Amino acid sequence: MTTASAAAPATDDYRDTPLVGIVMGSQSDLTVMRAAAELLRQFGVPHEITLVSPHRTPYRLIEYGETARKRGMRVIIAGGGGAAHLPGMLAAFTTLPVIGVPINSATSVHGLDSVLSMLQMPAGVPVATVAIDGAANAAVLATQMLALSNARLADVLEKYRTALKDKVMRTIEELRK
Ligand code: RP5
Repeated sequence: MTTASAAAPATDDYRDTPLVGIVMGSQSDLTVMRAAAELLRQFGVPHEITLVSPHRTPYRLIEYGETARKRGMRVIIAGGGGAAHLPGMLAAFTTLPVIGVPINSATSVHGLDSVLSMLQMPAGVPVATVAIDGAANAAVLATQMLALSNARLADVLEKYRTALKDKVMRTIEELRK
């Protein structure tokens, strides 16, 4: 039987469950990926942050991808360095949007390998890829997706953009002095 609490909410504002899942392949990715969590916290977006290693915990990856939508998530932000299979493989197990964050791990090409692995997804299974170590932009992009159906978040993003603009304007004023 469907109860009122189990019914889909009219807007995302009533939800406490994570709307964004931030995952990464290793503890060594945390320093970069924490920036996404911090921005989502500032924006008031319910999120979770955890490790899902495609190579060391492959069955956890499958479970995460297969259950994310059922758990109420709307977007996944996935960070990976080196052999960065996490975003692409998660995208294979869910139809939620997956935003990939290439991590500048200790390889000779400084994260370019990870960028390419995220960009070169096969037709039909995209990963929206941000810049190397671009976790903050991944959080902004995820919030923009949520704001399509959430007026509060649309307002939060407007204020965020205004703050960015104000910072530029302050510097312009200072340079004039
Ligand atoms: C990837 O391998 C991780 O995303 C990480 O960026 C990289 C190195 O992992 P560690 O060896 O530091 O655990 O799976």
